[in-house]
Amino acid sequence: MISRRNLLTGAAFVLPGAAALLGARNATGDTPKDPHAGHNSGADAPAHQHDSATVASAPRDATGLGYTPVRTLNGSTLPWKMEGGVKVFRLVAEEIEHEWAPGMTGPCWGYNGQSPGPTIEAVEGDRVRIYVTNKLPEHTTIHWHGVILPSGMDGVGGLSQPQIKPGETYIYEFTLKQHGTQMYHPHADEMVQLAAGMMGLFIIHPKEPTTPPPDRDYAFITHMWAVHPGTRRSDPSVMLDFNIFSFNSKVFPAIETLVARLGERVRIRIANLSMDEHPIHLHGYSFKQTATDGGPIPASAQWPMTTVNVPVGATHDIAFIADNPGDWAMHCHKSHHTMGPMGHGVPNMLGVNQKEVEARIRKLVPGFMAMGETGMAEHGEHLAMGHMRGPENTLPMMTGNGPYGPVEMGGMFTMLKVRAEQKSGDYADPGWYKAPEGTMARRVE
Ligand SMILES: [Cu+2]
Repeated sequence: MISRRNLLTGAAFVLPGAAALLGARNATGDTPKDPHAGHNSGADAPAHQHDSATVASAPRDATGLGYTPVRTLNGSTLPWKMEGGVKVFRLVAEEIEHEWAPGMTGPCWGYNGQSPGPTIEAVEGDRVRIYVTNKLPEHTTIHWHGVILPSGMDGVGGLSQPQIKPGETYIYEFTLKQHGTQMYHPHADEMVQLAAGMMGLFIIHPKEPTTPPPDRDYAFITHMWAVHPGTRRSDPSVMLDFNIFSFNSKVFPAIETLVARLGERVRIRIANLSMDEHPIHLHGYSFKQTATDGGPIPASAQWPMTTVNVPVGATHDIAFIADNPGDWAMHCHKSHHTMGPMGHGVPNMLGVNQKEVEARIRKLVPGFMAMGETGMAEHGEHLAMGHMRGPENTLPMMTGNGPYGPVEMGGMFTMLKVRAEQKSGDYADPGWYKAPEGTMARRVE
């Protein structure tokens, strides 16, 4: 397995200008032995994990790249090297050991040791060459989703090229004629390979930006998995009834927190390769959708919103000024998509008196606890605190602790933390927000 560390330190590939930055991020914020863990964050993550995870995507003038590098939540950018004016990238399709969140791991398929694969970043006008090596047990291809390119480079197995057999390496090479948020994924045995986690972001920065560049440029892909309770491998045959809902293949509380300094320009690129649409809602802000994967939306055609619905097979970019300090939830608004596996398929006991049956079952199953009579919150709390465990390798229905108790979320949930004192280019989690006197809900007697 090729980890990001190997790629970065193995001397084969150097990312000009940003190598030192990425290296620093790798050496500090991440766990080097676990490349897919990325820079973990979330409500349960201890603050010390973030102390020095500071320099991944410094402001554009500090990188020498001419653009603000994308911050792929829990992920990384694919290093490249220049060969005769061509940006050369390498992707290895392979099985990986993935952790959705602490307490749940399993074999997935991804690229370069990660799911999603590392983000490809380039600039409009670049000539790119991408070597794709197949280390999977079956054939694959890569389709460059939304990229305008010659038909023979489109990566549809059988249609635009022969399949890449196990052990083979193919070269894709084309010139980038557009800018925007695109994706990559297999176009071979798609049902299996997408379900197993094979996807990535392909982000093309504009050659000559016509709008002010963002100070923070975040990106993630939404996905859904069916890992049946007690099992470890995503079931590709499931079409509707998923139980794991992820941003960049991570679930709350393992999804990295987004941070911004008060007043910064923030862009969030949201991609969707799952089997359902995701209405992504950000608290505390009105934002605008500035682009689709088809290109930028003219300012006259953008309207304000608080939820952006991202359809399957598409990307939507949103942008706003981070002018409202605080800890703000950001999540899919389908409430089943902010839950863990243990909440699915349980009988509806709301309003059902279970006292008698609970006592009877306890004689057979000591410690049995009837569930759902007054709602699930109580049990979510127990689960969050580890009092009640599901089957092995199975996350609770709701989890995560905030400063005031259990957050009762899971799946597609993370936070945007906006602080006046956050340093520009610093992605460290600033801890919990302290609401100024008189600005917090309170109990009345
Ligand atoms: Cu959703």
